[in-house]
Amino acid sequence: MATFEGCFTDVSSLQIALVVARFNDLVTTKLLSGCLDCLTRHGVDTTSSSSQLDVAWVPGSFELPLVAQSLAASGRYQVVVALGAVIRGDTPHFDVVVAEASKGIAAVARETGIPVIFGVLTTDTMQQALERAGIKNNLGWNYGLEALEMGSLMRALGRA
Ligand code: INI
Repeated sequence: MATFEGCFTDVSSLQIALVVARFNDLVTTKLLSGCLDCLTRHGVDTTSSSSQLDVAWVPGSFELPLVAQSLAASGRYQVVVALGAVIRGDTPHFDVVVAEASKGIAAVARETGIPVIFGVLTTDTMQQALERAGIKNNLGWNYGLEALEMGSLMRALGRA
């Protein structure tokens, strides 16, 4: 029996792309800093000239799938993380934005074979979003961990 698992200790060969929505940037910049904190503390080089990480910004969560697809299809990255925050109180088209972001991101992963971490908070209020972006817990950190796990798992499966 073969068992395949991701790991968090040998991350030196991973190249990671983040795509971040500017809409609700009070929240998304906190998700980004939590994600970067996780990645750097696990040994990912985010600063030197041979940095393992690139960041792309998009206007809102609706645009995340298109740019995630471009990054995933570039062949330069083993994993992509998409960060956004969609808050129901702010928009009657909450459901449209969430559906496009979630289905689009899932489709990119399946079509390119590159894992795309779904780091989009969907909440009723700004307070709930901020609680998940640092006041209580920063889910950006979890998204970073999931990126390491999925990137290294795909490598273990011989797909990256
Ligand atoms: N984009 C978000 O990321 N979060 C939101 O809460 C949001 N609201 O409230 O509308 C939002 N809208 C912008 C959307 O993602 C697109 O950027 C825009 O429609 C242009 O295509």
